[in-house]
Amino acid sequence: MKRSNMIELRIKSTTGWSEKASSFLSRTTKTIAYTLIPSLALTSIVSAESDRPNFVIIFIDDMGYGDLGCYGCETAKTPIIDQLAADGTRFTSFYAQTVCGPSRGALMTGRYPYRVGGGWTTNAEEVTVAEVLKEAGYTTGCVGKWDMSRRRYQKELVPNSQGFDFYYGALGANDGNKVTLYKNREKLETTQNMAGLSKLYTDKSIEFLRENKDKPFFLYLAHTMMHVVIDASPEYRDRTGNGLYADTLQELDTQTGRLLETLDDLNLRDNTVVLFTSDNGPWSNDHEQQRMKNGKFVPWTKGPKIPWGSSGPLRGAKGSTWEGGIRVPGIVRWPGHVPAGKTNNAIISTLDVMPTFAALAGGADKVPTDRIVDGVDQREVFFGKSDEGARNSFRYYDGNELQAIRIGDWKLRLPGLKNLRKWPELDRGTQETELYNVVTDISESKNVAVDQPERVKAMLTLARGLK
Ligand SMILES: [Ca+2]
Repeated sequence: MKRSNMIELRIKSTTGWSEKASSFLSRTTKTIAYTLIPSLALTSIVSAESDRPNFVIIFIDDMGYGDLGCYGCETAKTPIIDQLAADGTRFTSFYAQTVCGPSRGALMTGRYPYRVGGGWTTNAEEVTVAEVLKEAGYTTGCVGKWDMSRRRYQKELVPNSQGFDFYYGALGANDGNKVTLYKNREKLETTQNMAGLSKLYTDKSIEFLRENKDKPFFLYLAHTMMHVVIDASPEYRDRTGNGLYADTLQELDTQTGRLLETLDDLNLRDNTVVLFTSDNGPWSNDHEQQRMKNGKFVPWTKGPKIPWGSSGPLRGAKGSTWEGGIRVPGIVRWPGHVPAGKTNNAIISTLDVMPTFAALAGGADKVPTDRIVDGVDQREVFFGKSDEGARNSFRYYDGNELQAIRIGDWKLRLPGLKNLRKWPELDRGTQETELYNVVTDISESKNVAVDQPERVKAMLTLARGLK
């Protein structure tokens, strides 16, 4: 049987999910092969203590799959990030979550958001990647948008309580054209200067790098841009000729360059893993075809009336479980370890960051075992030793509702979904069971459910049995 015709679910066996699905499927289908491949033996590539890399995550807000030059964008200019991709591996099936807060929960804990609070918060007892790395001996810093403490100061949920030695940034989002900045637990000021945030966060990140250059560190830089209300500094505005979104993105690209140059200046380039990605797909909402000025929303006057990004060829946008809502740019650079100039279509997720970074840090034993961790160790795919990676499945949730599952090349969208948001401009699909090959039909344009009843049945059964 050709690989593409197999339903093969490969995920960490400790989740308790695989075994159950395996027996269920073997009872219910004879025509579709199912195999369970436990986690790959990776002991041969465990890093020696002296090889432990530093980690930098650059997490953009609301950047779409089609927003970077290296992902096909033609309006914004992103030469710095494109070069980062050229110097590392660019992933084309990289999954975050549908919206900001839950996406941060997934990244930080390695668990699907519904397990960790489900919304713009987390549970105090969750274990974050920062806690894991801190326990493994790393100094940890978080700069920028947190969005895991109900958008306000809650002592037990803020970064300094969740594994970070240092924090500077805004605990919430900037929907109201303002953010309140904190340094560690100290409230600083509220600012409406959205245009200045990318530089400000980069400045604070650079300070963190300079102060911690001599010890293993983990820096999590979560930008507020490109989340509305966006803005670019005066020297960037109108620079691209393609509107404010492109201008703001170009400024962000330049600031990313400053951060990467600092790694070079401090001689940290070769022993630092840089992960660049986004928390969800691009915003898309007609009533925000405008921007805030003097406290009021005013119509767009210059450039295209599109103050948000692009999901490129993908269907849907932020807030949906179509690919455009959840599949995002994902770039990893680690010179000499991660292949340069490579594109990889393996299924990989922000869920995988914790187990992968923990293993690279020699701290795999620090990943919690008293709860389900949905992420898997993806070192093999990072290192280019595998084109398939340690998972071939992904679940698409919105809130607590499982809306779709992907296994291999196939994505099954469940019928009768309830939790469909009013934004983006609603694409409800058929509301029946839908099946797409998201490799050959990346735009989810051809529902082939009626042609493949056995596959639909097996995947539906699997989806219904998930916990
Ligand atoms: Ca977001």
